[in-house]
Amino acid sequence: MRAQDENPSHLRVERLSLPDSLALAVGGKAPFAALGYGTPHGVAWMPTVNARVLSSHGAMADVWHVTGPHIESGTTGIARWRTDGHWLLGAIDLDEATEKQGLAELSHRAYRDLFKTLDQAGTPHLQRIWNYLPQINGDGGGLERYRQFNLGRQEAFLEAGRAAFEGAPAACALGIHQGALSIRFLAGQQAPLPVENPRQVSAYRYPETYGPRSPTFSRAALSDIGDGNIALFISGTASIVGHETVHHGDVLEQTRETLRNLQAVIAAANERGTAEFSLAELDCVVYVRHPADTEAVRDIIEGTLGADAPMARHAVYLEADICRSDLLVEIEAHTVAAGRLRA
Ligand code: 3EB
Repeated sequence: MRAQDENPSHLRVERLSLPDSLALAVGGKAPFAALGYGTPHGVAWMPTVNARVLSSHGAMADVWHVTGPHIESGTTGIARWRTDGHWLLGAIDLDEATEKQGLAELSHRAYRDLFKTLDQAGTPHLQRIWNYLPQINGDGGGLERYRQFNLGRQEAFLEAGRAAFEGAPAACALGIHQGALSIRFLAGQQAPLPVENPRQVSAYRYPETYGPRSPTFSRAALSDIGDGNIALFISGTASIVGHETVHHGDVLEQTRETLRNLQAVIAAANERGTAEFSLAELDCVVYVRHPADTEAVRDIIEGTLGADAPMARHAVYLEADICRSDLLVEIEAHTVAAGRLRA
């Protein structure tokens, strides 16, 4: 069920609906976005992620009803979580100001507790991760903070015996101006099917010029969510071809390139099963580095897809830094379609 939310101070956009399960939502009280848990009684917001809502104009709020009877919640180390036994949603918020460790160590710790959570809850497989890092492009003592994060993240994956290369989960990593290191995650009982983008070098194979340890994510993931439906989670997607940023300083061309990349990921996903995903149907979040670029980015999206395309109409625009300082825009998305995955 969809209902237009006219009130920007209550922007709430569902990120995912899983039958008889939990909802993960982004939105919340303007001017900040939140990722939240859906419960049978509505959405109990988790601590907000400090990304400013740039535009709620036209954004849709999905009204989501959860019917799962056995919801359990708890804390494992620094990870808070909630599960219905099939799916698990988790959150980690680490305030670096009160921690003695650097970002690489903190990221390592965060992911260690994340994996401990999954093991204990019986939902071992990560489907999708959202990472929000304060000052992502800042210098962390000789190494950019995003690169430090990559160090700790990959280390934790390897230590936990998790796929850090082929088979890594879908993810995004955005920069926030202030606040805690915030990680949100969705896990389930079955491993999703990873999808790569033939136009791009897999991020886990980026050369060392982008940091001593590569980012740990697949371009997309396909999950069978039951009831004959497949969810497609598309990782943060930007103006990268091969492994290089293209269209330096040109937000219009970067947006066009990003849409081409999304198109390519969707085509690759459609090869993996019978579900037919399309760009125009995606639910997406558009992260814009410079708030003044918002309307230009929107013009490209509307011009490419048509202003009436669900993706264009439902898009939520958030202010965020992108993990490479030369990237001006990034889009992440999900959608659900009927179908089966190929064995
Ligand atoms: C890129 O394609 C852009 O580090 O988890 C996109 C999605 C990006 C996820 C991550 C980073 C991440 O490399 C940046």
